[in-house]
Amino acid sequence: MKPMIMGLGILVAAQVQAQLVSYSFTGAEGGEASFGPDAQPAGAWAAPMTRGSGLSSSASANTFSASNWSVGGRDDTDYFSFSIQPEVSMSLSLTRLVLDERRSGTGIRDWCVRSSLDGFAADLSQFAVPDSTATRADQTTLLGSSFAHLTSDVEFRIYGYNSESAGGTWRLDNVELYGSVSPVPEPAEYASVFGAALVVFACFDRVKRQREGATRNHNSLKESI
Ligand SMILES: [Ca+2]
Repeated sequence: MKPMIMGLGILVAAQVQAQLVSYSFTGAEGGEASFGPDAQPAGAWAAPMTRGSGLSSSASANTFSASNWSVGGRDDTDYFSFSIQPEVSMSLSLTRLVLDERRSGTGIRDWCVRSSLDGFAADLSQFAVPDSTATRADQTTLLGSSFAHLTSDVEFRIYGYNSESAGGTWRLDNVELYGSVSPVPEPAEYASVFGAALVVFACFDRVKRQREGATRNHNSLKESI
């Protein structure tokens, strides 16, 4: 039983949700083609932040910024993007994406988040942006059960649209992804847990048969008296 109890302990520890990766763009000029995360998470690899082909880079210190956002509805090529990939034999469970954002006076008025899990088909979240140049902090997208136990990479795209002008800008800061990374059980580990269960079952079965045998012997003894 001891290995099974230890296995349970590991399972419980893996459920603790933590910040996996953050992009604070410290030292960025703002218009770089790509900019990496602050650090790599244990057991996974996070790609640098990039822009879709429909955008132009824009300077804005210590953030990641762009202009040329769609002045109409969402455009498939107007997005910020990053991805995260579990290492071999590891599994990712993602719970939420949190970010700060700010527009210029003629920047976007709406944004949304999509992911590669459904080929960027559906919004995971939608945000309307007021006609303000203030920073909105900790804008949160909750990630549902389809983001649990991922064993391959997932890309997030953050689309801005309804810009007041093509020259208007929009920037991200402090992009944070929360969740956990845990080892995928090896077939050999399944086999050992299954094997341990078989041994326990065999022991119970043997005791049961011994008891039944004892009862039979007792009954036959009574009959013979
Ligand atoms: Ca920053």
